[in-house]
Order: sequence, then structure tokens, then C-alpha cells
Amino acid sequence: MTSLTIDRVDVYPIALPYVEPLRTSFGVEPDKVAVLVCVTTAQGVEGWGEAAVEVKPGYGSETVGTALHILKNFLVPQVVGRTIIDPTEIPVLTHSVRGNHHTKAGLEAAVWDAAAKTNHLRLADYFASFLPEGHASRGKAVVGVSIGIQPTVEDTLKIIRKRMAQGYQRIKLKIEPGWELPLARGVRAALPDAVFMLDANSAYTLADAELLKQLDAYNLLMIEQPLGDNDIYQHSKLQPQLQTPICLDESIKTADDLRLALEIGACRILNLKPARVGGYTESLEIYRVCVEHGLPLWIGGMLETGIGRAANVAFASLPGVTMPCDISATDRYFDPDITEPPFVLNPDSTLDVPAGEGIGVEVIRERLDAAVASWHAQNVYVD
Ligand code: OSB
Ligand code: MG
Repeated sequence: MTSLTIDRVDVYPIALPYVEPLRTSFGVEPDKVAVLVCVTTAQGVEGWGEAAVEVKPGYGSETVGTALHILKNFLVPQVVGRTIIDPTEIPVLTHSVRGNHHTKAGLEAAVWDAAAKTNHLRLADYFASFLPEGHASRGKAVVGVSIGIQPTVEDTLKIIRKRMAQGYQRIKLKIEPGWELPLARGVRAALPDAVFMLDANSAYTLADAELLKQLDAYNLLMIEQPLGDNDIYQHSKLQPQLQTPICLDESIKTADDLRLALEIGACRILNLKPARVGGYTESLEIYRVCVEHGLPLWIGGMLETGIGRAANVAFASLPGVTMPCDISATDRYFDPDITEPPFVLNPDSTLDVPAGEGIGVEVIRERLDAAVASWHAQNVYVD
């Protein structure tokens, strides 16, 4: 493998209108926001990454404001001028900065893209080179779609039918207290064979166990993150009471969190978001733990732009990712996205890994500039 020297790092806060915002139990944001990271190597290669942060600390604790602060003052100075063999060295260089996983993941992803391009590989094949034999990319990712909280069950059914007609074979529905039973009952009655699941984004407590047990009647693929966003212990008390598998999202921030969750029986499935765990180096470690334990694994999403999504598609194409992922086609999120070409859903509910080197999508400069201007025009939190 060819080494690379990080010459400069540029950061871009962006705002991009959603085609359809996603309402969750913690709220709704009208625009996709993120901090995009561009790493330029001494050899002139550009790599792009996305720090999947939000306007408000809703899903996680990081925002556009914290990401800019941490990148500019603490992370970028640790990596500029460094020569590295591969991106697994980045977490070592940034180790002195605690937490800030989504922000670190954006920087690391840019280096992964640059390193894959330096070695003239698709990012998917470059990831596979860090895994044992037998883990070559399948060239595509099996995907589903995530649907936000709607005013009525009828409204939800309309969207589900539209998505199924587009070819999505796994549907995820966001829930909040009071919405779970009417929704699950209504959807299962109307669509007896649909493969669907619920995502609570930490909206319940262990005191709701009796309520959550009633969901067992609706043959859900899984329930995602019912309890606290930092909790593993209470999930281990809930899982044995449910037939429905619990999938952890928010609470698994490291490979060791997952080892603990497995040891105490807190989940039967994992949603791995590379952003949440600090990047693809930790993601590869978590992937290995899942393979070792036979734990069903899928890749989650943060409604990423084409930059973050392309890297997630690459990772999701690895064979240890055994369940449909929260990565949908471009037209579900943006019109247009800031990258080309768009991701298009195949009839078998898959997205292809782009053919090009690295993430395999191009950033369209005019669209990037417009998204940066839009962030600056409307941002109310950063001075
Ligand atoms: O909990 O999985 C989640 C989006 C933002 C924050 C949290 C979540 C989500 C999603 C989006 O469900 C899935 C996607 O990117 O399509
Ligand atoms: Mg989730």
C-alpha cells in the first residue's frame, strides 16, 4: 500500500433541503446539515468525508457548531503534515480528543477516501483489504427505507405503499410513546406480509416493558433503541421479556460497548453507524466482533449527503453486513444531492457500489458552494 501525506484539511458547514424531512421521537429538522471535510494529500489527491451532525443535539450530542470547533482547533492540527500508511492511524493521532465521534468520523472518512484513491481502489475493496479472506465486497448493499412519524396510520400506509412500489423490501417506522401500538396494529392488519420494524430513538423506559411486550403480536423484524441513549444495562433487562429482537443504535459507541451488550444480552441485532462509533476503523472492529459472535448486523444512516452515503454503501457491501441497511436512494433525500451520480434503487432493494476509486462519487462545486451559503444564511447557533 502507498503511504500518503496530509497537506491540508478544509471544512464546510452545509444546509441542504430535504425532499421529505424525517420526524423522530426527538424532533424534526427541515434541512440536512453536516460538516463536510476535504483532505488534500501532498500527492494532490482529494478525499471527502461527512461529519453527520445536526442543528440541535437531538440524536447525539454533537452539532455543526461543535464539529467546526473541534475540527479547527483540535483535530485538524493533529493530522496536518502527517504521513500515514493507512487511515487506521487516524484514531491514534486524534486519541487525545475525547468523544466527538461524529466529528472524528468525518475527518477519518475523508482520509479513507483519499487513501483508497491513492491506492487506486474502490473504498469497498479497500475496506475489505483490512478484513480476513472471504470478506470481499459484494459490489452492492441491501437496503430499506426509514419513514418518519406521520399524523395518522393512513398517512403512514400511503408512504409505505409508495416505498414498496419503488422496490424497498424493508420498512422502518419511527415511533414515540402512544404511537407504537396503533401503528403496528394498523400496518400489520393492512400489510400482513410486509417486512417492517420500529425505531424508538430512546423514547421509552423500562417501566414501559408491559406496553412494549404487546408489540410481540405484530411480527416485527426488530425494535430499535427503545431505552436510554447511553443505556446498555436496562436493555439487558428488557430483551429477555420480549420476543421481538432488540437492535441497539444510540448506545453502542465503541466495540467494547458491543462486547458488553453481547455479554449481558442487551440486544440481538446491531445498527452500526460509522459516524456514531468515531469512524471506519472502529466500524471494522465492530464488524469483526459481529462476525465472531454471529450477530446480525446492518448499517444505519444519518440522512447523509452523497458523500457520507457513498462510504456507507461501500461498507454495507461487505458480506458480514447481513440485514437490510438504512441507506436509501438519492431521490428519497435530496433533489439534487451535492454529488453525482445519484444512487438509484435496483429492483432487488439494493444500491450498487459506484465503480470509481474511493467513494466513487464527485462533489459538484456549485452545489457545495450553494449549500455552504445556505448554512451561513440561516444558522442561528454559531457565531
Ligand atoms: O435513529 O436511525 C436513526 C436519522 C437521523 C437520526 C437518527 C436516525 C435516522 C434514521 C435515518 O433513521 C435513516 C437514513 O439515513 O435513511
Ligand atoms: Mg435509530
